[in-house]
Amino acid sequence: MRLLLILCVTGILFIQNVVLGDSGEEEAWDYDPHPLDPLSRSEINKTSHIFRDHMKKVTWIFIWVMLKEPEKSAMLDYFLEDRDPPPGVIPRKAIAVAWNPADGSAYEGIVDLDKEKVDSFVKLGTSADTSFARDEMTEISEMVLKDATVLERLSKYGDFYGDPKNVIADVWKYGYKGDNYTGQRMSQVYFYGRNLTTGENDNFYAHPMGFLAIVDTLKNKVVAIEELPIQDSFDTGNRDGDKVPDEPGNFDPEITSRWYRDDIKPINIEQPGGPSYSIDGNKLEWQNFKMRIGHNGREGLILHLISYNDSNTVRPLIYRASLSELFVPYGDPRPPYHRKTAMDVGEYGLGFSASELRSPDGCRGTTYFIDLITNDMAGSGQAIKNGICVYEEDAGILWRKMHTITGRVLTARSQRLVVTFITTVSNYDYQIKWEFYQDASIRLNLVLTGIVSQNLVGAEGNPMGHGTIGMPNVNAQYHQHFFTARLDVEIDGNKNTVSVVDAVPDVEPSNSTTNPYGNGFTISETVLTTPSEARTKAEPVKARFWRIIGDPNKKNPISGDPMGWRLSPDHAIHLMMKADSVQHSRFSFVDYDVWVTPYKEDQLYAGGFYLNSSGLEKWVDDDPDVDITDTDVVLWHVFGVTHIVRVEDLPVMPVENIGFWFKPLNFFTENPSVNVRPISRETNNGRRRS
Ligand SMILES: *[C@@H]1O[C@H](CO)[C@@H](O)[C@H](O)[C@H]1NC(C)=O
Ligand SMILES: *[C@@H]1O[C@H](CO)[C@@H](O)[C@H](O)[C@H]1NC(C)=O
Ligand SMILES: *[C@@H]1O[C@H](CO)[C@@H](O)[C@H](O)[C@H]1NC(C)=O
Ligand SMILES: *[C@@H]1O[C@H](CO)[C@@H](O)[C@H](O)[C@H]1NC(C)=O
Ligand SMILES: *[C@@H]1O[C@H](CO)[C@@H](O)[C@H](O)[C@H]1NC(C)=O
Ligand SMILES: *[C@@H]1O[C@H](CO)[C@@H](O)[C@H](O)[C@H]1NC(C)=O
Ligand SMILES: [Cu+2]
Repeated sequence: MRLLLILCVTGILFIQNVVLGDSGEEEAWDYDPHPLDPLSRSEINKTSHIFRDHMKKVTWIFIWVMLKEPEKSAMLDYFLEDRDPPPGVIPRKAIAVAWNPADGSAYEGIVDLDKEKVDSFVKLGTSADTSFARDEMTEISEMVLKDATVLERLSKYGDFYGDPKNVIADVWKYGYKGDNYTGQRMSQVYFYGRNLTTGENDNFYAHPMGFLAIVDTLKNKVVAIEELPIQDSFDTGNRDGDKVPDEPGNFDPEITSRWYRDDIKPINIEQPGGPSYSIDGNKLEWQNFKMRIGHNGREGLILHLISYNDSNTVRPLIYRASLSELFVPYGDPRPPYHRKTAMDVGEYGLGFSASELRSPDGCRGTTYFIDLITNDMAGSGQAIKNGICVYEEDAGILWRKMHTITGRVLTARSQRLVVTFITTVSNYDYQIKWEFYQDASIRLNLVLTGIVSQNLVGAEGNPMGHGTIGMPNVNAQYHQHFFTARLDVEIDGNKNTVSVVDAVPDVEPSNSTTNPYGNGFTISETVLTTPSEARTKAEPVKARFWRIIGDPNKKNPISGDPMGWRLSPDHAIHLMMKADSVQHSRFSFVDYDVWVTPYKEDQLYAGGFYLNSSGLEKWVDDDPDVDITDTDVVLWHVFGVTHIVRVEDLPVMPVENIGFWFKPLNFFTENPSVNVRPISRETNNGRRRS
């Protein structure tokens, strides 16, 4: 339902966790969709119908059916002028990618939903790689547990774990392109025991098994069984200690006899005046920010058209923001663990893996829920009910000052707006939180939790120092999580210039006339003029940040600086995999912490739309020296966690919070939150005591 929320929603909504919005049962948008609105469920159905009609008699496995976003050139002026295009002027299109099991190829169709016809239809061949279809992993896991070779291998675990009803198959993409299965669509399946006597919610990750099944995904057929190395070596022949670890790793109150703390009192959230945000369709406004909420099966949440109302001038900031890829390589060198390289956006789909949100997930206070709409394997539109939520929370002090002399204290409280979803990619749960603040700061906050990936340790014990034994006979391998945010910036307009700024000591020596006491330091700024130059790395010891400016001639009236915005990385990490690894080229987008590319249609995913080394590195190599100053640019920021697992990360991992800031830099003429009325009080702590 389209819901226009008026700012002061009266005082009736006092209770906690007020739920606003119910996009629930709609079959189509019941209004003219904005060109950037995601496909509705019926538009997804319509797209796959037109796709199927184009090439009949195929049992298609639909991977993606998503909005094909309008060309930016058609949308840009509307954004820059802060108005919506009139209905119907921008064609509504969809992109569908589906596999044909009969010829072993994927096909890509662009469908014009207004004209109800296919614009283009391409057979992709074997170089293209796609995600699992939604529900495909379920299908594979059911199949493998009926497969005779798997059952035979399982029988080595005796009556209990030899029985497939006590076994869970954990399906991964094959993850490596260079061996026997090159060119085929393959999966690797790990196995875990689930003790049904304990309960169906038994934490199976605590009971890893010692083998793997290789599955031809298109044929949905097991093609090989591989033994996993379980000793302190590469040897897979020595099966000494190949039994399922039985230590229960449970943390679910229903199935553990754990003692739970009894000294925790509730903290409630009240918003007696209602929320300060308003939502109209997918358009969200909050405290001078405006944006549009989008979503799809691949990225999950997408934000479009973020702008800031600066004393009645609406200044554009970002055309599109999303998490473009999430890459998780594992560091155990023993084959087949080299294949544990997950691309959670491109291979699993953050939207596909999203789940319904409720107040304990953070959607507290007056919350607006949005259904996250994706397609399924059959190409039908499916809604993850309440998969996205919008809420506000107290964020501590916004600014404070005690008057040094009088002792009067002024404290302004910070509120932030959060637009979020949570995705469960097998063992991990990730919360993706876009946060907006009253000082115009934007933060992407990633919350990592869930269960670390665990593997069996046999009789010899420690598996070569590439993991942490978290429970008896259970190892949690070291691994990394690389998040790649894509920010299609539009700082004060379409033409932007990006530079790297470092804090540096003055070059002049101590005792020189210009630095007599040696204390001078300043900034050193390097304009990034080409995409090859713009591949850059974080330098925390230099307080490095990236400056994005609009029109270089439009100067801040106070400081004379160009007006801009700043990307401050907090969590840059470096890839541990060697650059000359044969696997490396698929993941080369994590080789730098920041990339700047000239805007090009369809360059949305850091690893390439088809994860075949046709992403960032290739785009830059194709045109390394093109001028990227004073032009339409896209920033990519890679950040993450190098996860040296702790015993404290088991059985379930307490959250790890990481992210980055995107803040105004000489964009305003003063602190834009100075007009948040502070709470004042007198104290006798000033110097003038009486
Ligand atoms: C989409 O198609 C599926 C399968 O035909 C059907 O069950 C579902 O109701 C359709 N949804 C909409 C919104 O039309
Ligand atoms: C990746 O796949 C796409 C689609 O099939 C193809 O056009 C492109 O050439 C491939 N790139 C590489 C490097 O194989
Ligand atoms: C590839 O297949 C050959 C022949 O079946 C086999 O000996 C070899 O171990 C396989 N290699 C890998 C990496 O699976
Ligand atoms: C399964 O769980 C039951 C009940 O918790 C326990 O008694 C039994 O030992 C467990 N079985 C195995 C194989 O760990
Ligand atoms: C900008 O904000 C001001 C003050 O809140 C408001 O009066 C005005 O309508 C807003 N302008 C636009 C274009 O949104
Ligand atoms: C700077 O001058 C002072 C006083 O002449 C002297 O003691 C000191 O060693 C000089 N330092 C350097 C780095 O030359
Ligand atoms: Cu981790």
